[in-house]
Amino acid sequence: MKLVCGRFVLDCSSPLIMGVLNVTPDSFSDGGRFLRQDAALDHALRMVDEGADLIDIGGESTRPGAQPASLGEERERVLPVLEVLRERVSVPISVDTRKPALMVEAIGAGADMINDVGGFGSAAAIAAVADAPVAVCAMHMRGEPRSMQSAPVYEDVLAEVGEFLLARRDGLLDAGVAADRIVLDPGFGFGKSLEHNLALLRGLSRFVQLGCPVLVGLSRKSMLGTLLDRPVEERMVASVAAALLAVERGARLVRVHDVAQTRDALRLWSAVM
Ligand code: HH2
Repeated sequence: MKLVCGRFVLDCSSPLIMGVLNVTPDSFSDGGRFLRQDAALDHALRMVDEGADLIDIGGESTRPGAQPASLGEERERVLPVLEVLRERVSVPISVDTRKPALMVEAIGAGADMINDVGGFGSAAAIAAVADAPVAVCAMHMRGEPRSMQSAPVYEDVLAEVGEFLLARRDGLLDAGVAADRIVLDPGFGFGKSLEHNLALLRGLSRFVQLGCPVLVGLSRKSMLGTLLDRPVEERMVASVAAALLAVERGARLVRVHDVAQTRDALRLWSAVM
């Protein structure tokens, strides 16, 4: 399975690692660390060295309870870093944004992928990416980051998230986005309880059947903290294990903070396969 991703065509027959680069003051695990452009570049170069196949730049925290960033704030955080990384980093650069205006600007500045935790839910978001050769990641979220974790309810979380991803895939296809540009993501932790997240991981292969590469973001998330009673800085081992469980069930991209450790685990997985 291939993924057309801006300047690159990625081979998804083996799992790919997306390294997280949060240029935010308030992300839940690395907020404030990579706000300076040189720190962001160093971290991106390090992740590529450690085996990242893509870098995902985020300029707005979407952790539960986070306040939204304005377009101006997000633009100022993301675009200068994108411009530097595009020149200096040898892998595709993804931009994690929910704002159609920033999607357009990021594509203009050379982003290879747009990662929308809002799942391309508006005509403006779909129009922003439709005619560009970028990859798109459509993620499921229930509610808004500010309030999404206050008692989310599903009758059947696997079925509901599956229907959502199917509808978003079809919406993108109808707008002219080729199938080999589309990535789907069930959105771990975005309006889901621990039980919902575990059910999604258990049943992940259902989303693989939609025919697009599936991306998962489980790294350091609070579901791991709740399950293990561990603060965010002690969730690396569980994050690597979660990535492995997801890949075992068919995920083709894993969005992680701990690239080197995830790479080792996935190398082992590939050798055993
Ligand atoms: N999770 C986060 C952000 N973006 N994108 C996709 N496709 N899937 C995810 O699971 C996902 C995502 C949240 O994690 P992080 O970026 O580390 O934190 P914050 O939102 O606080 O910046």
